[in-house]
Amino acid sequence: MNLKNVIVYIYKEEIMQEIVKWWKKAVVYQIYPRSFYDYNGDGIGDLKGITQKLSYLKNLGVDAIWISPYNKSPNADNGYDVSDYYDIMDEFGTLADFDELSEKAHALGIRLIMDLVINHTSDEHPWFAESRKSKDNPYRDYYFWREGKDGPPSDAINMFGGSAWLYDGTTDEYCYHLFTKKQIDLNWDNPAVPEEVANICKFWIARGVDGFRIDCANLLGKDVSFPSVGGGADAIKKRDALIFNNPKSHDYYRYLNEKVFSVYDVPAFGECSQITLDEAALYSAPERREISGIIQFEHVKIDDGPNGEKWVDIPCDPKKLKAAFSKWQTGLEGRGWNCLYLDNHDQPRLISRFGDDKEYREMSGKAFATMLLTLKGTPFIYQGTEIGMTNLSLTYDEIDDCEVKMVIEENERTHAISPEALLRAINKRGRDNARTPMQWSDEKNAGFTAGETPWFKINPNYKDINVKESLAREDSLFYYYKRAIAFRREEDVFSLGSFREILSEHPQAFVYERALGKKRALVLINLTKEPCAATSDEFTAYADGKILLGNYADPPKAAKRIELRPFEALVMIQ
Ligand code: TEU
Ligand code: CA
Repeated sequence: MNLKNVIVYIYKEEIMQEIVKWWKKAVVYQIYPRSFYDYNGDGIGDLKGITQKLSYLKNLGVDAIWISPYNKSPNADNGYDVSDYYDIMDEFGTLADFDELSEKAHALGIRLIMDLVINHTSDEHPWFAESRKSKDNPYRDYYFWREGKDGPPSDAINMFGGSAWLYDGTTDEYCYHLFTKKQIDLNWDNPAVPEEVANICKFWIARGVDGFRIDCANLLGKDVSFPSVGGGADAIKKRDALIFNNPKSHDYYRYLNEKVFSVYDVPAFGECSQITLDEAALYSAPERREISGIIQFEHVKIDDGPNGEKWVDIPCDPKKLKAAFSKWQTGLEGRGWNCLYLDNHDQPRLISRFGDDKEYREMSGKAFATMLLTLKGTPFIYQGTEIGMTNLSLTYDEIDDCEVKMVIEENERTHAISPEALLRAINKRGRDNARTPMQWSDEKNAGFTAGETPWFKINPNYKDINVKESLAREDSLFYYYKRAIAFRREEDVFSLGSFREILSEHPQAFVYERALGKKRALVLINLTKEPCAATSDEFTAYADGKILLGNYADPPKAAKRIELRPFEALVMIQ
């Protein structure tokens, strides 16, 4: 290269860096702080615990961590009920602990993503304390207050079942809440609310936050007539059609983008249940200047009932799983951005749900790791998934999750299903599955806390499934994740290339090609424990290619017909 070429090269690289934002190539690790690592031995995970484990995350190779809420909170929903956005939850530590975490994470090249819970606040937030005092309080319109004649103002229902209206005797009016009655919905039509949130964002950016995950992102805009859901079998469907994707949310994001996201060049990933492709494109198209990426829900609803019921026992059909991902991969191509996940703090463990948590626990874990890290979008790995943690069975007494508790209460009132059937469904779909403490070792309390009593039950399988064991074994799921993260970083075709499904009608195998310029990669994943074969003329183009990753020691060669063993995954590059 002569000098001129060198200069042109450096210049082009810089432009590329500018065009391709860091978060398009990043792999994110989600931390649920309460259950990650307890530093001070009180049984509850904390910020110092995260700092302590940064080198573990560095070893795994992730670029950023999304930390579930750490703001001050009375914990009606483990932090998703904020009472002070400018401070840290007592159990998690202090602002000084946060600064230390921020400094040490950045020193290791790990960025921080904050969970922004802005659809509602805790009822213990000072704004709400003021709001409820009188009808003419300056904070009254931070929330939605309505009169009710003989009972609630409407039959609107909350997300967990039951009325969305909470009566407050002080002013003899009802306020609106979509989650628990300790989480009261904010009124985003009041210009003071977006302003407050912009200030909160700036405060945390100044303390080192590099991006946001927006909780309930497509719920902020409300139809303030709070229309009727009718109370029939389709009430949930009606509710969802009414509350999600109100177009007003776009205005709020344009405001936050103008005041914060584009000023500081930070991404915002929106949690968007029940979102359509077109809506998702509107939110995440860069030229619309709203948010950066969409956390959609289609694939985590494939085991719902026909009316959107969650508490049912329906197996996951691999064809539906493939179809959901395919749809979002092709649907947002060139017009928006996907976030990728298979589990998180609201979902059961992916191995138990989509894979097999018995004979093929690690094998199926590797199959889904392959999928997560070879699709287009920003992948999110949930804590413990990299070591293959699984669901567990709780008794009624052991349940912690506020969602499930509300569902049980509702069922006691309606007797819709038997307590036994409900418990089975809870153990299958419940959020507690994901919230048991991280299994660090086979020692007491899985090495999560040095104290006597962890805040929540530890999965009894921790003696076999833990970080220490994973790190000590070369063929473990942990090292598979590590390799997959590393090659995703090296080969832009995985983060930036286009997606094309091959054999979309195949009942078991998910097969796709990624392409970027001349570079092509082929991915084959058997999503089931039954062997199968995938046949296509297209595979022969990879005969001279390289196998980047495979979860069996002796991966098959590229040929027209490829036999796949249970949960076998294969990544080839031309
Ligand atoms: O979740 C919002 C949401 O719509 C769902 O993920 C919901 O928790 C689940 O479908 C219930 O069936 C966010 C948070 O991720 C969740 O943990 C909070 O409970 C909720 O908001 C309220 O803040
Ligand atoms: Ca602690």
